[in-house]
Amino acid sequence: PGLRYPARLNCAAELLAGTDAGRPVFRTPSGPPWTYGQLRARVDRIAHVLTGELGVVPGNRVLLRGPTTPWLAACWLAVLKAGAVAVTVLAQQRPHELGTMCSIARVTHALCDVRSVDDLVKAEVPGLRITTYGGDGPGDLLLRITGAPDEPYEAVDTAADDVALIAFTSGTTGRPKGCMHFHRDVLAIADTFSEHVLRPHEDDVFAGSPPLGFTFGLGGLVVFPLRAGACSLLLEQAGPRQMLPAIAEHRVSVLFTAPTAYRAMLAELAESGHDIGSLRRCVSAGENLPAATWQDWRERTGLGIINGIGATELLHIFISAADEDIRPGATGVPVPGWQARVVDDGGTPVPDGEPGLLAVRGPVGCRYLADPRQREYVRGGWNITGDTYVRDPDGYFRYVARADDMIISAGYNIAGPEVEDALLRHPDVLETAVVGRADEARGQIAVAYTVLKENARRDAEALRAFLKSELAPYKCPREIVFLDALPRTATGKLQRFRLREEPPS
Ligand code: 3SK
Repeated sequence: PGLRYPARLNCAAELLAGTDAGRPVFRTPSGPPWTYGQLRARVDRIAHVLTGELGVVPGNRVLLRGPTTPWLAACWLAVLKAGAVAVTVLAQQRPHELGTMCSIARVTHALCDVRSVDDLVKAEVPGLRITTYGGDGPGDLLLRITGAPDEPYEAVDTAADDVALIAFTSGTTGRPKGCMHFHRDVLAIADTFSEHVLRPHEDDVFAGSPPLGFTFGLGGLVVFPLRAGACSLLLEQAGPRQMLPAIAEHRVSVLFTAPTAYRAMLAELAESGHDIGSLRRCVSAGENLPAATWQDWRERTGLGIINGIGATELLHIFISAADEDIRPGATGVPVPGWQARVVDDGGTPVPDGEPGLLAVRGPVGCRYLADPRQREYVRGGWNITGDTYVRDPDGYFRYVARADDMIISAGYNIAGPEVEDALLRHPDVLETAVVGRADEARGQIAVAYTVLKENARRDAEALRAFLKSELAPYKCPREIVFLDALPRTATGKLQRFRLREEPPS
């Protein structure tokens, strides 16, 4: 679709407009739901405090940090409505990381949940003005807003391509990169993936595990529900043990989470039998969704998971498929509004069926803040995501590996995720990551770091025998190492580099 936005646009004002004041917008496990009317009033009061007492002016960068709560979402909307730039970070990030991000983004103010403030204070960011919320001490934002004018706040007249937010990505290693996104980008992710693939309606209840400091969560739990006039259940604790009862109690209909969580929920469902019959849309992103996980979820729930690939650089999901368009094992096709192709190192498209680098372009593009890695990510107008993909002759895109995850062993190319898919078909395997380890004779060998389901026996020989029945022998890992858990980033992404460099014992 041709997305046409007016030249002047404030995305927070757009997201907050239109829905009846009495409709619910946010639920939490305890306490009454917030209505759209209450959200609008609270956002306006926060915006008055920001631009009044706190002296925020348009363009200032305001750090937002805290667990997933309606207040965090309200602060995010207020910052944008006031024409400032929301710098979203994760509640788990440590002082050193926070200091680096504040310095890259030149953050002047912070709105921080009182429970997450200690590490921010320890970061000792020069000149940073920190305001807490959620507490009851003097100076807390929630006390301040009770004294703020109870009048509508007129949204700052931002341009559609003024920067609205800066989201950080560390990838799975390296110095964080700040990705700048415009006001129109925020609406564009809702008007492409959400509108055309998810197709939500106003009676939907959204929920999910990604935090709001990860754009997967920001889109799925705030932007998409608000754009649809729907409701979002915001959970501070969103592991499988909390998610399943929450789905049952709040009749959640749209779920955003990662493959690992789908597998963990399946294991939990086998024990608990929660009623999750309210679900109608299940989205998976953040890492590759193995076909075995898709099948198991389908068998248990009757629902086909909507797989997707997204990136912080591109804000949200750009390849996906829903309903009868789903091909288990493939990611899908470019979301309407996006284009994708598979290219070689020089940017030339490779023939269908051959692996190459995924290149995409669409309404949102990568704009790193003062970072020379911009040149590697955007080449000839295409965003090179760092994933190896194959395009099938029917136009479906199939994930092969992260570009640097190919294992080359004795001259054979082994895609770690393919071996992982096979291992996951074994009933005892909960999670696995297959990486290359340097080897004098073969260049590299494949090693499968594997987490078993509860009470399963650590029997490497049995797993190897199973793999030999599933894969060509050269793809079978030379070693299977059992772990209690795989190393992951704060957003839940697997840290393969840690397995390659300093495998946990
Ligand atoms: O980084 C990702 O994997 C991702 C997935 C979906 C939406 C947004 C993001 C950042």
